Amino acid sequence: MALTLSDLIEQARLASRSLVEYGEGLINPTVRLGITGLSRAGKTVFITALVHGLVRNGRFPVFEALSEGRVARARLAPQPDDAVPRFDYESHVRALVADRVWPESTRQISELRLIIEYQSRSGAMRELVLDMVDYPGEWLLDLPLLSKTFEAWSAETLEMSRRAPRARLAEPWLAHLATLDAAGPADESAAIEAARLFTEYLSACRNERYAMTLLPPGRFLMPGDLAGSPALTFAPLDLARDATPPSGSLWAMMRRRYEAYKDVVVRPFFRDHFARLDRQIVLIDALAAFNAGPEAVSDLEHAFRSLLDCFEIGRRTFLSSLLRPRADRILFAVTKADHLHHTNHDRLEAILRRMVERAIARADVAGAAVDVIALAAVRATREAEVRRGGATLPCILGVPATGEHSESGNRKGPSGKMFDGMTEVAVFPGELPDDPDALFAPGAVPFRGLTAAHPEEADFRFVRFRPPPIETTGDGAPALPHIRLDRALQFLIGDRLT
Ligand SMILES: Nc1nc2c(ncn2[C@@H]2O[C@H](COP(=O)(O)OP(=O)(O)OP(=O)(O)O)[C@@H](O)[C@H]2O)c(=O)[nH]1
Ligand SMILES: [Mg+2]
Repeated sequence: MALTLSDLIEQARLASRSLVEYGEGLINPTVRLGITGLSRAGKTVFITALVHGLVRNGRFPVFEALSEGRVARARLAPQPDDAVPRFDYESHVRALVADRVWPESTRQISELRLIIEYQSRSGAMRELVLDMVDYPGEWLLDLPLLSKTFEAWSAETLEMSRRAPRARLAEPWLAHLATLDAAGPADESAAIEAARLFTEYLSACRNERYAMTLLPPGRFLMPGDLAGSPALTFAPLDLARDATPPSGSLWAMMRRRYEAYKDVVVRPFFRDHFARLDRQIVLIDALAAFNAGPEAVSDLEHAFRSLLDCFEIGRRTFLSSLLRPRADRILFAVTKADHLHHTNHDRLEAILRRMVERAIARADVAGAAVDVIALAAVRATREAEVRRGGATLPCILGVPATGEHSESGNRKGPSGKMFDGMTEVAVFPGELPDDPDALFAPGAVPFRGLTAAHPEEADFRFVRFRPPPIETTGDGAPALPHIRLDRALQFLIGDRLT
């Protein structure tokens, strides 16, 4: 694609900042860790648990620097960007540890800097600066818009809205769309009504039961401080692709606002946070998609494939770090693995590997180290074998959050019950298929999610458990239980602490 003047200016801006940061990195070795994930993927919990574990010397046997006793201490430090709010680590820890509730959905961007003081293998004392950014997951889906025209985005969005299970949810918006004349005069009240109905459609798709992930523009669902502004008052139109809008038309107005949205919202977000990452962890709530059904799984796969296209991933050379920053390590992680018995964790990783292979086959990740993992940043469950009807079932034990209910529990689990947030229960969460291909075979219905089947027949369901009580490590320090968080850390920064 030909570069426009604004693309060239953008690239020059990135290159000059990259040069400054390269110089700073020589003095204070820094890792900018990208915690990427759609809404509810587990970003806020991951950052909180990771920092808690490092600051409090958590139980991280696979994280070598810590298990070899070379980490002197980890401490929070003032963050680099004055204009970005600080990640409210203390409140999130309080919620998780003292109140045993999960943090609320993130509404704005925030940043946190951690400094790890460690002894290198040669014995010298060193410091590694770890910068992390948290943001509402909805915003992530905007990145693919950068390379899309209004017309292409409209066509794609419409096409998707006409397919099941979205079609039913899109009816009110599509009925209104059919009354609009794109080439007719710009009409502000029509634009407001279209944006309202379109936003309602996006919210309905996000409903847990469907767990659809491809829902840009992200600010329509999480507007931050932009609610009601013209940059957010547009919607797709039914158009002939690549034609030019008549001046003064509704089409011209919608197109201008779409471009404004990209300029004011998406491009700065990308430039300030994604175009400068050294390492990436991509958190994926695959279990929610399994829970919702095959359409949600394919939607999820599609979403992170288009995201990968937006990131700069690949081997870092002297020149490339000067010109364009590139992430040279990327870890794909299925979160909330504590909702499955450990006998299923390997299967979960195999399914993820299968999804990732298909995604990276297209993206340019040459030279980058890529791995997959099934983890739980905070482990909310324990495991138990439960005997039922002569059979032994591998179950998980946990305290379901208040208001969770099991009325749609699978046939082997408890059913028809509202949980009070205090009582521990044993749940048989179902078994993932042994062969990952079984989930992806064309035309096959390899598992029955909640949308596809009568709830009684769904193979998988996952209740939301309360965060666990705190444990203590050998030296009496409080530690949050986790699954493979240490392996993730070792992959992401272990080599920078040798
Ligand atoms: N059991 C368990 N649940 C988790 C874990 N991590 C996240 N969750 C659940 O997932 C929900 C979302 O986690 P968050 O960390 O808030 O997700 P997020 O990616 O920050 O979401 P947004 O802020 O909406 O973008 C939590 O409220 C928990 O219910 C985990 O390690 N174990
Ligand atoms: Mg969050």
